[in-house]
Amino acid sequence: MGGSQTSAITVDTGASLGFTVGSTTTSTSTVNFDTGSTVTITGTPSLPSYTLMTALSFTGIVPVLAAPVAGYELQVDGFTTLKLVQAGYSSWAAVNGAGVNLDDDHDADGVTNGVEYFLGGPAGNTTGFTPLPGVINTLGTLSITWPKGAGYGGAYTTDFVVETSATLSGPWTAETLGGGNIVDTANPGGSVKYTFPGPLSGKKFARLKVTGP
Ligand SMILES: [Ca+2]
Repeated sequence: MGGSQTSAITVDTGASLGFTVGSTTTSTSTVNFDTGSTVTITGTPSLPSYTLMTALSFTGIVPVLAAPVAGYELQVDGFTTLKLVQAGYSSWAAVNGAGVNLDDDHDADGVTNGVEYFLGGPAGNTTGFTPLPGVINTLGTLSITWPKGAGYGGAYTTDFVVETSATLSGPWTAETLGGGNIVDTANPGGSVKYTFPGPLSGKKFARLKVTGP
């Protein structure tokens, strides 16, 4: 496949639609993937995301790779864009030789796998000591900002949350996105920032909890 297409495309059972990494095909019509059809990728991806094809709409089954592409998976955005994207936690885990549990600490540095994945992104090697962001004091207003690693695409509440507590032993309370103390910005260059509410009194702790994607 390649270039511009104007006719409807049906990928039959047993057939495979081929794409080359870095080359986008456009279609002004529909693309239907029949059961048992596949997508074949040529080339070696390295970026967080590639647009393989845009179309009027993709229909039929969810597209399936003919052969695994290490660290990547297919994604259809809004029924109109077929992408090859870096897989999430599993990609980070493969890079770092970690297990499937985001709450584990594979390198025993006190930082959970999930938080390392958040900070490093799907392709980030964070094995070894991972520095965590500290509290920033801006004219008496205290905040912590956790930067998102390249390609980290999680959503607040669903995939990660900032928890706070009066003591390090808890109980920990999840901060809500609309509560006024959380600023979440998307990648590239995204981060999540927690601002401690004033007036400051007593001890308060904040931590990042990551569960996906
Ligand atoms: Ca760790």
